Amino acid sequence: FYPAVDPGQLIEKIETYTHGNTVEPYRVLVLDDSRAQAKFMETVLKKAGMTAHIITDPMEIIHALDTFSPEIIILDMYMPGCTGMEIARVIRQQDRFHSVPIIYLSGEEDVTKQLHAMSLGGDDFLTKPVDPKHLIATLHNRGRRARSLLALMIRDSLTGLYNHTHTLYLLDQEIARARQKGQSLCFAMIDIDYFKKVNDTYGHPIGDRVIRSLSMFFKQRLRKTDHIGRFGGEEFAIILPNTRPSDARNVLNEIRERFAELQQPAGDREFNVTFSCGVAAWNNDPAHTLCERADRALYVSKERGRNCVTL
Ligand code: GH3
Ligand code: MG
Ligand code: MG
Ligand code: MG
Repeated sequence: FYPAVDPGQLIEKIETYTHGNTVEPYRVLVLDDSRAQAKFMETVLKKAGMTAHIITDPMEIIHALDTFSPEIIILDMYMPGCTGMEIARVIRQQDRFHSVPIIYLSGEEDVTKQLHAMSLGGDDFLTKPVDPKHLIATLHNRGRRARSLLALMIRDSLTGLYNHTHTLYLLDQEIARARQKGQSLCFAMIDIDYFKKVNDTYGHPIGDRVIRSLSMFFKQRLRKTDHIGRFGGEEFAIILPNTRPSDARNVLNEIRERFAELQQPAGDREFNVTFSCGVAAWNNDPAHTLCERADRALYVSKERGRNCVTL
């Protein structure tokens, strides 16, 4: 069995590996009912340094998507009980596989049928017997593009933090993991205090810089395993896996104090900015109620006069 990899971790890895000029192996899922073809594909992909997951039963597709998290999918067209096109539709129904490249690999030589298959959610059509070099080149191109697209899709462009959608996705993942491992999990919501006044007094670009300075603070102070998201304009959300509530509160209080001391430059002047925070400890509830509880705690912090953390 392959470990589940979430896109966020994947991107982190990609970013690390790209700096070292090596590429993390592409994760390729192959569905083909012919065992001989499946075996052949496995050999070719492994030789090319890719991570292959091969299934011969179309019914396994949902499980394979969940557990293997493929970056590229290769589908046979004709299988007992269903077609590759039907499988492509199932894959495309899931938001997170909306832009994963789907490549048909089939003996079908009728171009009309090939184009029809492509119109139903496929990106390429290769015919059997495929030249391994052609196959690998296609996978490399598709994989590279898919990764850069994914990197853009999950991040916020101002701060480089995870965006709202991806933060919620990670929260679901981390809740599942906490449940499975019997670990604790905390979720924090942060909102900058009187931010309208910052914009009104110093201008929008300076406001943007304040948002970036707080992002940097979070990146520097939190652990690699924590996930930091920009939830909205001047709002942030932080997922702290395997963290006790009091520890979460303490680390956020420490960040809060240091950030409040930071001198924000504006021309020849300087000013200070604070934030308020609400922390909620996961208690086996679903993601949306955990968010609601953190949001309520944040509201309490605002009511208490701001620049504080409420657990
Ligand atoms: P409070 O302490 O109650 O949070 O007061 P506040 O002024 O921060 O109130 P609120 O959260 O309602 O206002 C947020 C303001 O943040 C509104 C909007 O003009 C500004 N804002 C939202 N997104 C951005 C952004 O990307 N850049 C900048 N510079 N400002 C933004
Ligand atoms: Mg077949
Ligand atoms: Mg706000
Ligand atoms: Mg605010």
